Amino acid sequence: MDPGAAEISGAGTVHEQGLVGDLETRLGSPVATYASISTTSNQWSVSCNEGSSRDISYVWTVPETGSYTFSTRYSNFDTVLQIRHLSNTSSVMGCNDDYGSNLYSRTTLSGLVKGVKLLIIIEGYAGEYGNDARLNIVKN
Ligand SMILES: [Ca+2]
Ligand SMILES: [Ca+2]
Repeated sequence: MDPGAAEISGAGTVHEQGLVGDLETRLGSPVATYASISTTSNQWSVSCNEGSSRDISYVWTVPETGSYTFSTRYSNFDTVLQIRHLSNTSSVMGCNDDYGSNLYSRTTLSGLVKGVKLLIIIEGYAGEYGNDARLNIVKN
């Protein structure tokens, strides 16, 4: 097995090359884009598909307590989106492969508390990858 495939569940510790960066409290559509998911590692095994694809991840901090929608709409490949607690990365808060009949992923989380840090993971479905991975975060 690729050593990069092992999950890291240490408190708040994410080391792998697939960690793109800290978005702080930013919102936007997109809030981030990433061009080279085809060269990242397979660090995370997302729970709503087989999880064996390469992935990227972002850290994001809830700017205000409330409900937020996360999506990968307008990415140019079939994505899977998963959100975990950064302080306990084995805790999965949400996961979506296809939003309805769309290949992009979308999930809404309500009751997010200001200041909580999330780990947002985007991976390709079943080995797919593209050169335009988009992450959108909007407040509801
Ligand atoms: Ca993966
Ligand atoms: Ca999908």
